[in-house]
Amino acid sequence: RGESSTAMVSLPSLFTIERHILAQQGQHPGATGRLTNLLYDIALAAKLIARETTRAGIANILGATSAENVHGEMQQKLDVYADQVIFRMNDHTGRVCVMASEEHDDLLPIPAHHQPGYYVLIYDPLDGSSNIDVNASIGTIFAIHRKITPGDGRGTMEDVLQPGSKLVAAAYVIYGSSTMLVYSTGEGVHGFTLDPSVGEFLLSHPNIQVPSPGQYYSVNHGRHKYWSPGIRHFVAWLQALEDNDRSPLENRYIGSMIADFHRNLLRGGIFLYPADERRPDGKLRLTYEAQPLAFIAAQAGAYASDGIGDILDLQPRDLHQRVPVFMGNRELVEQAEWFLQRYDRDWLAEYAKRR
Ligand code: P6P
Repeated sequence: RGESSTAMVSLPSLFTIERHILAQQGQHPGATGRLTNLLYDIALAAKLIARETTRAGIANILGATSAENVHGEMQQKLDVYADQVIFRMNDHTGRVCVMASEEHDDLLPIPAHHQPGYYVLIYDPLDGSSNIDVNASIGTIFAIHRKITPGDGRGTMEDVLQPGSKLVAAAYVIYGSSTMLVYSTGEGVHGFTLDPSVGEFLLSHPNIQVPSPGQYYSVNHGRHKYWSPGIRHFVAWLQALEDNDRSPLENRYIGSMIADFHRNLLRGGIFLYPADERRPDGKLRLTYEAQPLAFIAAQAGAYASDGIGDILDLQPRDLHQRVPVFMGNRELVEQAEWFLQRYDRDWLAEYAKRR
C-alpha cells in the first residue's frame, strides 16, 4: 500500500463572501444578523445577474426593450431583468422597509402582504447598460441605509434621501472578464471574485486601499468643447502639458463608471464626470451611484468630491438628482477642486445655490 499522504490538498482561498460577512458581523457584538442576511441576499442577486450577463448573447436578451426608463433611455432587457431580480430578492425577507431603483421614478414599496424591515436598499441594477451590446464591462451598485423615520412600518422618501455619510454599507458588482463583488460595511473594502464552477464569491482582494500616486485618469474627452476653463486646466495638468519634469497620467475610459472606478481603485487614479455647458450638474446620479462609490472610496483611503467638497456630506434633494463627480486618489481630487476654485468661480457660485 502507498504511504498514506498527510500532505494537505492545495485549496484555493475558500473564504467565501458569506463567511466574510459573518466574520464582519462578529466584530459587532450587538449585531442582529439582519444586515448580514441582507448582504447574503445581495450576493445571491449578483450571482443571478452575472449568470444572465454572461449568457446575454445566447439568451437573446441583448438589445433594448420597447420600454424606456424614467430617464427616457431605452431599457436594455438585462436592465429589466437585473432590476426585477434585486427587487424580488428583497421584497419579502422582512429586512427592507423600502427600495429605490435607477429604473423607477418613484419609491418601490414593500408589498402589502409582506413584513417591512429595518434597512433601506437603493440600487442601480445595471449601470453602463449601453455597453451590454458591445460586451464591455457593466455593473450593479447597492447602497444601504438604516430606516430613520419613526415606527416599524414602510419606509419613506425621507429614509432614502440621507447623506452618504449615514450609509451602513455599499457594494458594487462588476461583470467583466470575471465577476467581482466589492463591498464595505465601514470595516474596509473587500473584493470577491465569482468562481462560476462552484457559484461562490471567493475573497480575492482583502482590504483594498487605493495605491498612490495615481496612474490613470478617466474622463470623456469627447465633451472637451463643453468643459469649463477649470476642467480644461485640470485635464491639461493631468496630461502634464505645461510641466516638463512630470509624467502624464495614462488615460483609460470605458464609459462604464463601475469599470472605470474599479480600475482607479485598484491601480490608483481619478474618475471624473464633471459638470459642463450641456450638463450643469454632471451626468451621474447622487443616491445610487455617487454616494455608494464615495462610501467605498473613503473606506479605501480615496476621496469623492462634487468639485466643492465631500460627496458624503451632500443632503440629497431628489432621488434621481445628478451630481458632478471626481473620485480617486485624494491628491488628484483635491487638485481638481483647486482648479475649479481658481478658474470656475461663477459656475461654483451657481452650483452652490443648488447644492
Ligand atoms: P458618457 C453609463 O451610461 C454611464 O451612466 C456611466 O456608467 C458612465 O460612466 C457614463 O454614463 C458615461 O457617459 O457621456 O461618457 O457616455
